[in-house]
Amino acid sequence: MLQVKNLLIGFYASLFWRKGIILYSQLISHLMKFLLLSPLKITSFFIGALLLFAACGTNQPEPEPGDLTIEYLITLSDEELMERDSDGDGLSDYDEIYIYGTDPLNPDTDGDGLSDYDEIFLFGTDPLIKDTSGNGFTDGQEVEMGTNPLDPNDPPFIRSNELNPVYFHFGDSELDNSASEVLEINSQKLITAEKFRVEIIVFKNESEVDENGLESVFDQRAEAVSDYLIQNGVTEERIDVNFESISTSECPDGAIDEFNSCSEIRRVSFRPINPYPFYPEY
Ligand SMILES: [Ca+2]
Ligand SMILES: [Ca+2]
Ligand SMILES: [Ca+2]
Ligand SMILES: [Ca+2]
Repeated sequence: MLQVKNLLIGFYASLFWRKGIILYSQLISHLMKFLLLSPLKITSFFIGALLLFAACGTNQPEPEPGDLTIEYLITLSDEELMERDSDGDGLSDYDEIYIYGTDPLNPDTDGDGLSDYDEIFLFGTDPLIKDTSGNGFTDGQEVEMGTNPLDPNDPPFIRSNELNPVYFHFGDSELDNSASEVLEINSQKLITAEKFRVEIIVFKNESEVDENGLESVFDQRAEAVSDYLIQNGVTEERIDVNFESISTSECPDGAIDEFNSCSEIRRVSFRPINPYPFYPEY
């Protein structure tokens, strides 16, 4: 009798799991009486139980579309799931639950703007990862930009802090070795990211205005830097030059030299101009 009791507990546990606890008490008491009266009819009891259990899956009323849950869907048979596409994304509920691991109740599981179906069959991207290529742009953004969502190097991108500034000696516009090295790297980045434009910002400071009040050194720096980029393959149309005033207050503590200046205010900076409608998330 102990064994029968255990089997009964197992059966009712599975029944509750599928159906929830709804009006089974009457059924349970009938079955208990049946078993007590005819303990040897255990086999037929289990056949009946099996039939009832199978019937449970199909007789359950269909919830309203907004009330559908995964818990409800997994009570359905494989055949039923294969015929359903609850979220209308073109993938059957069966394929979403058991093959792709996507959400059968959400047409865009990872929220990147592309449907589960399109990611799997059109773009080859991962429907569970927003940014399949890991370059900071979501798959949806890449499709919108026309770049390859599977290639981490597409689009070639220059982040705002990626072009280093160059520094000049007092009153001078010559590019020394370290300035040339920086410009070489900046040029390469701009050539790789060919859609980018660049703004060259030449800082002007009072200490370098000559005795006649002329600011020619700043124009010469602008020219030296622009020419370097142009000679290294960055076309002139991609370069904007702007001037900005800066004062010795920008000098780090203790960095003011005998010219009442510092290299910080004798710099030329670079601002990459993003041609894309999005900025990478990281
Ligand atoms: Ca679907
Ligand atoms: Ca889906
Ligand atoms: Ca998606
Ligand atoms: Ca990406």
